[in-house]
Amino acid sequence: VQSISRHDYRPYPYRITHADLQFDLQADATRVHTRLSVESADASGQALVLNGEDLTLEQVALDGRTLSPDEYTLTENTLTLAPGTLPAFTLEITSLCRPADNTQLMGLYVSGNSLFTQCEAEGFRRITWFPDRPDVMSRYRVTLRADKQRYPLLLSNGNLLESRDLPDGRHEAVWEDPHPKPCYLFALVAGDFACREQTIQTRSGRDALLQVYSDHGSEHQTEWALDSLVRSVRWDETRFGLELDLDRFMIVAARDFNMGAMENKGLNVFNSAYVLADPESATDASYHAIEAVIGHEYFHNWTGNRVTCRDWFQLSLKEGLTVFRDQEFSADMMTHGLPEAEAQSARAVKRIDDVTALRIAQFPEDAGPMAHPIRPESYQSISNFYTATIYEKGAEIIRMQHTLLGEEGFRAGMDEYFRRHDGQAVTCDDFLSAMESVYVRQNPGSTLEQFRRWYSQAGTPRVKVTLAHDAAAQTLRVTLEQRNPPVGIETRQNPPVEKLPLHIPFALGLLDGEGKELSLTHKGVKQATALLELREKSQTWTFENIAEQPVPSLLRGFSAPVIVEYERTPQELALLARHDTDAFARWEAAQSLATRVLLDSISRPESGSPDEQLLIDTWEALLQDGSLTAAYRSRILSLPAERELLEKTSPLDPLAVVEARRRLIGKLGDALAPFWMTAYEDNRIDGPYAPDAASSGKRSMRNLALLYLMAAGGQGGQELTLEHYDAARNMTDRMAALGALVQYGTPEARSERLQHFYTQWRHNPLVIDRWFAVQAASAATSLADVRQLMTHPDFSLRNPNRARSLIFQFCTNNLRNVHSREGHSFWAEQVLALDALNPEISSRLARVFENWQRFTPVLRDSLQQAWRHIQSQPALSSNLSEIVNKALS
Ligand code: B3K
Ligand code: ZN
Repeated sequence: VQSISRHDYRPYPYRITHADLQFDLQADATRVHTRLSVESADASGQALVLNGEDLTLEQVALDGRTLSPDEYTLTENTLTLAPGTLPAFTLEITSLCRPADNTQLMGLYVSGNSLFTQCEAEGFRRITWFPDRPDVMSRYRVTLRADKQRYPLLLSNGNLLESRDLPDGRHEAVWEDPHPKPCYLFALVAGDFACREQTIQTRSGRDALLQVYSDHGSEHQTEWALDSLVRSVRWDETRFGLELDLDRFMIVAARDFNMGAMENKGLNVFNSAYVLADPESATDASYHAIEAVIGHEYFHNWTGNRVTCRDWFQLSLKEGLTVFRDQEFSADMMTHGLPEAEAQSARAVKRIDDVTALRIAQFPEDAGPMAHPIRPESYQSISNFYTATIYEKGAEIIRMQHTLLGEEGFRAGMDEYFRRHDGQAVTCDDFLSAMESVYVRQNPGSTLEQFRRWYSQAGTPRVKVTLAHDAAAQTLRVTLEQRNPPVGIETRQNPPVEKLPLHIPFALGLLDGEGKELSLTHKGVKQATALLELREKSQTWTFENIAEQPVPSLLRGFSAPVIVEYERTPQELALLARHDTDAFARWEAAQSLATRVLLDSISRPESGSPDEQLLIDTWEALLQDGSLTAAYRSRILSLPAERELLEKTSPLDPLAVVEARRRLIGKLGDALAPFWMTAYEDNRIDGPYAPDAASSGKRSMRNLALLYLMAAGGQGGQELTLEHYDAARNMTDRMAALGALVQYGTPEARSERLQHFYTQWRHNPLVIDRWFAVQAASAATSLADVRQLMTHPDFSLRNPNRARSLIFQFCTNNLRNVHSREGHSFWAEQVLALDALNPEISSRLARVFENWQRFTPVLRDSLQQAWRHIQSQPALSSNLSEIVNKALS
């Protein structure tokens, strides 16, 4: 299989102005009649090449005349015609696809009793022959015909023009989308659903119908989704001045879905996990995720759909930007109506959660064999590039632009972007140029030329900080030095790649020895936080009126996606953890102190860490600091996640990480038991459930206290946890108790409550996903237990959510039990089983161990063997073979 290069982009030689699609929908075989209005774009008479996959071609006609097979060339994946110099013509194609056999869930497929489509990135070619690339934009008219009883609802993009009954119990619906779009945004849904709807008035006074469709029986679970959609519409109007451009906007929940959701124009299809919620069955985290994903897909309507990508190398153009937008949306929703101090804290909590996710998923990716810039240079399979780098690092790169331009400047840049490119398929560079047009006005003589390197350079930059205090002159010299070491394939390139310095906004604050914030005076300007713009390899700033050697607060707010290198004493960390005024940096200091203690205890398990008492004292101080909100306190008092810690060991030593972390949680639980008990009592909530920031924050703090008490190991912890489980009136509390029991409980308590949970929730698939997941991820669950769970009647590899809840959870999060020869070969076995069904999912599972070379020697050998076993199999999917080859190269 060959790889595609960004530089090979050529415009498509034809325009497809209109696409008229007629579907005779049936699960086993669906006939699609496609009528394309084609215009030559460059009069060059080049061949017209269409893509197709797993289709049966029945007929091709040009301007009404049926072509004989010698008038076109058909290969497995292309249909080529030579229309000569015709300036415009009509092309009609009839073909068959087979939804019921479509286990990949790309193209038209069956889920439950319904039919759904997923076209991004290259699924439309599995529906009909078409130039399946995002820069070909057409107006669609879609006629759906199907059995009325089986498929009473027939949905597609845009507006419903007409619907009528047909003979033989069939019916049809005709949809027309007024907005030209690339085919990856096409969608249809056919089935029987419940609908929750609301009509709203958009900012300019137009009526718009918002609808959420889901399986019958789940209508009580769609209220939050619809409300989130309304909030998304309002937010985009106020924050970005962007209005809904449709009369009707639909969301449909699917039980089988490869990703989170899909932003098809006017007809979003969602993984049901990101639609359905009620207090009894959904956690706070799922409420927040639903709001974020609904926002994300809705925001794509402008950033993605109105302005789309020229080619798939530009994926971050829409994804990075839209993630940034959904992060801001969530932050605004969380802080809405709160007093200033609490709002700031809530904003910091959101930032902490986003940065944690970036560090767990993106940093390792950026240091491994799949490392790629946010605008990749080449790929073999584009579905492998829906990565944390494109999404989350992409969002950080947008956020830095926001930091450099300011809120108003950024908004002006966005306005300019839409003024220039509405209705077009464009590049990342086009976006940056729009932002730059504002930046140069704000900073005469300066450009974003150097900032562009963020788009072409992979790897996490390192910024080394050096301070030089001059007591006599009362000045502080701060030197920042950046390194951009080679990553992934770059490490093997000869001559070595020369990486250029990036433009890095670095926010800095200073505290004195008592923890009081100092102001930074540079060239006469005085501020609490200085934004240093590092552009050179090394740069120095001098601050005046600094009487004593200060404690620096570095990379405040995580102002750039970099790793800071600065040697700190544990006492400095403790000081920052107690006093830093920047909530992010304060959390970071506490985390660093905990990390240090954990890494110490890994490197010398006998003696433990000399700083353990300091950590306990710091935790105690934080537990008693009345100025902290519960949500923030729960974040600052959590130990770094196993996977985050793992990244800090070298070689990677998963078992040591698990043991050290469990030991320290137990120790903190025990040493501070009375404080945890107080926190547990103080954060009790009476009254009805609401997922707002304050209440969910209280639940997180209370449940964290519970976990520490449970981990402390005494009899009391388990009793409290069992009571907590029984008294829970919402899924957040229920799951927290179950999770604590499954991790730390006695075998009897654990299996008794697991059984109870299963019996209570067996009819709710999303909750049963949690039941599988909580077991799979627990250190108390062995490989044999997982194999046993796979024989459970509710388990199926075909449903992506279920595969993720058991197999992915075990391989990704059960660090104690997956890392053995047997565990590794189990992983390889599941990768292969999934590959036969669904390559998008199998290659994701494969990626769990792409960093195999960094593990301890014994684990590395066994992982290598497992990788080789995968590689030696015949007929790997293109997705999987790309991953395997990169991992083993
Ligand atoms: N754009 C979709 C991703 C679809 C990827 C499928 N291989 C979801 C999103 O980012 O909004
Ligand atoms: Zn997206």
